[in-house]
Amino acid sequence: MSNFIEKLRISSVNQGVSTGQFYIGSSGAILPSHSPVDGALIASVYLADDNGYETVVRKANEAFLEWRTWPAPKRGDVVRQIGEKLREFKEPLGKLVSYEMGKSLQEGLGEVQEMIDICDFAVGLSRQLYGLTMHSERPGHRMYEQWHPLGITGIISAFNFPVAVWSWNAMLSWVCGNACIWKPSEKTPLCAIACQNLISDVLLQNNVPEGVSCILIGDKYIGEKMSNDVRIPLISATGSTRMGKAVASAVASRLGKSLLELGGNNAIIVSKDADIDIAVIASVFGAVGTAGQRCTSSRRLIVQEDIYDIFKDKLVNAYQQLRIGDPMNEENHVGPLIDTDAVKNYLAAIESCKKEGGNFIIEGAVLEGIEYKSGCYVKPCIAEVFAHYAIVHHETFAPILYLMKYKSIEEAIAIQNSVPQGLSSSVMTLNLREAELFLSVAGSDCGIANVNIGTSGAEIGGAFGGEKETGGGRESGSDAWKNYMRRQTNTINWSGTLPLAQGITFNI
Ligand code: UN1
Repeated sequence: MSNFIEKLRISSVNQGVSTGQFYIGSSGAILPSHSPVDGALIASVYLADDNGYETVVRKANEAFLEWRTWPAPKRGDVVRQIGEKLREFKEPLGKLVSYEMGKSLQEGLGEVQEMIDICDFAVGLSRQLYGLTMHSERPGHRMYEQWHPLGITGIISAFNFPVAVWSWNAMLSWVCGNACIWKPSEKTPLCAIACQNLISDVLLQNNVPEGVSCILIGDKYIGEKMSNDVRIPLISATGSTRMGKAVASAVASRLGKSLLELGGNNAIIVSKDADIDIAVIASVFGAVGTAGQRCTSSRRLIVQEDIYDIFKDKLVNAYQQLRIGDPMNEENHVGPLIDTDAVKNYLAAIESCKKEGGNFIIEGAVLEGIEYKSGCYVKPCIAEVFAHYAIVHHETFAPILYLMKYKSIEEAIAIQNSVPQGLSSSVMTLNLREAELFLSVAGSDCGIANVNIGTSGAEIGGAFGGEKETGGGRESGSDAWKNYMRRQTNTINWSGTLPLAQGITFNI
């Protein structure tokens, strides 16, 4: 077994454990994790069964009751130490992310860097969980609000960011005083086990109550149990819109809270006033980075007709330079898709696009040969389309880029907003009026709107998420911490009388 896997204490069969102390439960069923890089079996994990589920929820709840009484800055200090641990293990963890998920090593390391960054952010936040004070309308009264933790946060994460998205949720949720139960994607369970192994040392050294950090490895069944469980007041889910709708309706039916980060169908508008070279690099990285498997991946390029041909030539030229292969080899730009089902979806989308009349200026293909033996490597492709094609309104998690023309910036914005998803968007322009229009109320309808930056690669300091079918949630930076807490309004009467609000008198 490779050195980085040993360093992360992954054995051939692993259990999801909480703080390294108690057994989470297995139905005897074992889930193997194969690398999309070379098809090899990396290791296996036990799936949680019903007993394991119950143990975890009970332990997490017990842990919460103690953890919530720790001063927030003390909880922040634990998160600070987790950040230190991640710095120490950035390389092996980044390699595992790359090997189990298939993204490039640089992107794997970048993902661990996002974890480190959110730890730093959460540490500062642990001293800033501010509530407002208000002026009471009554004399001798004080009114203010404070924020309390919710209880257990259930985190359902996707394969494409197997560690970072969990950390955005968990680090904030912990400083807020909650316990977390993580259900990682069943496509990347080892990344979750590795995180748990790394942080369990820190949790033990700090006598953090057992159960503050739990993992449940499982499929849809576990996700459904969590969504229906009244003991889990908040479910934060990342993944497809289909999954998000199921989670949202289950959680809403018990009046729980959900925090959703679902599909994107992100566009870049390339104006005739763009810096074309910047626009080309941003488009290529946005479309082929992580093999088109980010929810922020660029899927649509809306290009002004005057520069369409020049831009298209440069884009095609850039695509011809792309090297596809082992993502752990830094010479390569594009790694594999997550699995062969994803390859099928890629092929089906190409087929649909062709049927609708799409013109492929860079053809797609599944790569064959010894280097590509996992069967998960595909060629990033580009199709010229019209904006109304059904396939263009659909998120395919693969490196397929749709290219279309526009005349006016208003038309470009209308095209950009015409899809059901609303995560990320950008305009490439040096024209101030266009840029400001794009950012204005009449501009992009997405949660993220950028100027002269592509659609992917958001920093953790901003609130991350989007509108419409993207689910409306906001994670990581800004005031996203409020999702993990409940607001309590307190009014204290220190006067010698009992004046009632709204001037009501009540004499006995
Ligand atoms: C995701 O794809 O679910 O903005 C998250 C980005 C990354 C996060 C993507 N910071 O591309």
